[in-house]
Amino acid sequence: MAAKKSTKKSSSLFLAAKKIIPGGVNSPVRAFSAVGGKPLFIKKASGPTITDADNNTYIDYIGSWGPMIVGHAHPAVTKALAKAAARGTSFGAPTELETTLARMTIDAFPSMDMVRFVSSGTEATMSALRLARAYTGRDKIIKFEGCYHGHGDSLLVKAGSGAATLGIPSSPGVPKTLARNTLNAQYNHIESVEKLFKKNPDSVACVIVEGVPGNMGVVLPKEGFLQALKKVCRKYGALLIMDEVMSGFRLCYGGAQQVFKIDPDITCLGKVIGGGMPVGAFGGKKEIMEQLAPLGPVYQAGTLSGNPLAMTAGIATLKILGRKGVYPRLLKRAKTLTDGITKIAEKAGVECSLTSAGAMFTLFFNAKRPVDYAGACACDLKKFSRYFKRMLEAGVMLPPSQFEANFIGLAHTPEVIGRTLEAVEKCMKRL
Ligand code: KE4
Repeated sequence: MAAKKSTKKSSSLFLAAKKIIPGGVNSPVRAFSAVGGKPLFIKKASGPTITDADNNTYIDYIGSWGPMIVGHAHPAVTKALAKAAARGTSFGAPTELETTLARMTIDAFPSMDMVRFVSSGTEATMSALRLARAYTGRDKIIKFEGCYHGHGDSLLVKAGSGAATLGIPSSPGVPKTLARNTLNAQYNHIESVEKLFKKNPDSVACVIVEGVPGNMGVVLPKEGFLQALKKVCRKYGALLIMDEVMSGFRLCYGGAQQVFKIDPDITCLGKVIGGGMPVGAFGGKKEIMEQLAPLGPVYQAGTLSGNPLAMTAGIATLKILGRKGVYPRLLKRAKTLTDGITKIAEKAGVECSLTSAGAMFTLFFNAKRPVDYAGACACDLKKFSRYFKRMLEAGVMLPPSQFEANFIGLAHTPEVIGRTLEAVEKCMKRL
């Protein structure tokens, strides 16, 4: 086993942070609550690696939870940002950059006629719900247990990601009057959706679904499930919102809707589209998007929406991803890694199952591959936490929760993947 790493500096930074930031973190999943121990404070990152305050460097599979698909501190991104910053950081007025990124986004997601930028995935899904409710004149929404769409009130009901990790899938503070309008179906069980529609006639505004769920760990849609979802929305007059905040530009340039040939009414984006800067987006058919102020009556706004630095980082990132051969290369590397992990686990006799979608994957400590939230919850969380800690000691930073996805980027070269698999080999022994 690698020598124990000193994390003294991180510990003292954590102590200081906890005094004035709740839990010492600005997003709960970073606190390492699910795996125990203290979070590492990061001081820099480059390509496939991050370095903590004690100068320990790790191969990084968190990738800032998805945005860093071209690698940390990519020169094309950082140089463009430096130039943009010298021209000013925010104007509160429209810029050409927003139209450029909007054009690139709509070219990548042809289901969208128009798009609006916001500053996070939460804002994107929250705004999409309001738009769907206004467009249909209905109040109820259907989501799926274990799916996470950010921390908007209506969506924090049986949510995944950090909510599932911390075991608070339905947060206090969400008014019962509001939570009542959020109906939860079981992912991959289309009959559970139909049942909710039948029980709530003419009152469901939309179904919101992750392109490929990554917030209960990565769970794949069963053959025909998404198509059936679109059909049942049409049948009952509801809109289909595809939340591609994580799957957008992650499965391929056009996200899950390109892979599964689905034409959602509204799509939500985030993460990759900002290249590490705060960007979210929601877009859809013209007749729906034109309901938005100042054109229509649905109010939605944001001081930093379309921020020039954020747009610059997004444009630079999508330019790299749009180059010929990028995804075949990225997906080939992802396959090398996931096939390698599967083989090592089999040889080591470790009960687990790996699910991957494009350049993201989850290693579930459950021999039966989860197809829904119940399956994800049946994982051996203690074994996951042992594996996480050993991998950290071996110099590989995994997402600190079984209910998350690992993200592979262009900077994870075959040499980096080889080193990762060596660590997996060591850490799987007598797990
Ligand atoms: P943000 O508000 O965190 O930018 O996006 C919310 C969101 C919406 N939709 C999907 C499918 C998402 O995965 C997310 C956010 N993902 C989590 C990771 N599973 C963000 C990490 C965190 O909460 O710190």
